[in-house]
Amino acid sequence: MSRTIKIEKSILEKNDVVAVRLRKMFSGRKLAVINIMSSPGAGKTTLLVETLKRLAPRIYIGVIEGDIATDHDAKKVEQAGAAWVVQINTGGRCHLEASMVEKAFNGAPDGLDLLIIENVGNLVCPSGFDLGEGHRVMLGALTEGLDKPKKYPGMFRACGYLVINKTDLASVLNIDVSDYEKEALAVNPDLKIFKTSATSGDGMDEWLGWLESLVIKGE
Ligand SMILES: Nc1nc2c(ncn2[C@@H]2O[C@H](COP(=O)(O)OP(=O)(O)OP(=O)(O)O)[C@@H](O)[C@H]2O)c(=O)[nH]1
Ligand SMILES: [Mg+2]
Repeated sequence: MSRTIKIEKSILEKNDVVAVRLRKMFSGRKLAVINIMSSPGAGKTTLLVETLKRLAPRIYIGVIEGDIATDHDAKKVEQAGAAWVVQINTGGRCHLEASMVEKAFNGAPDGLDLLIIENVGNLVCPSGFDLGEGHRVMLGALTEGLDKPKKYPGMFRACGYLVINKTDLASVLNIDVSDYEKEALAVNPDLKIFKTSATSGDGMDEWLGWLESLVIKGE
């Protein structure tokens, strides 16, 4: 048992060394970097595609896609207008690690304004791995139910921002969006919350405005 704990600690310590190096490099480039995490299918890629359609004409956006397998998401974001895209296939690992991001970022063009990292769909492991990002965003879909913040508190506490997605389905699911908000804030009162329907575009303006503010600040 103690051996397992030591190994985990050593993996996280090694990850942190690379994450510190990445953060320094991103900040030197004045590059705003966000790491988006959620369970599989909550809508990360759909939100990204809709974000790119609206922002890519005036902001130079790079994307790193993390998935266990396939390049489906990379193809979608490339088609939506990302200036630069790399797909990482983790080959079974349930999260991205800083070393994977460092390798993927090698060869990124100069002058990117914003880097969006879509992590592997998983509500547990990705929250433990610092990727050198400026901001961590958790995306929760209403379809997952109201109990997710309390069942997966680690993820909700590891993030400064929460996007509540699939708000268009609230009435079908008989869920009040403000109830999800209350559950999330009970776990992490400091969360800044966006409410979106990535498919209808509802609530996208606040989200886009926030991203633009990060680009202006270069963080
Ligand atoms: N109704 C509704 N459907 C949505 C919304 N956002 C995403 N979807 C749908 O949810 C499904 C999964 O969306 P993705 O964007 O692929 O989810 P993901 O989080 O990227 O999934 P992984 O990359 O596999 O973890 C797709 O069928 C989307 O069309 C939304 O706001 N409303
Ligand atoms: Mg995806």
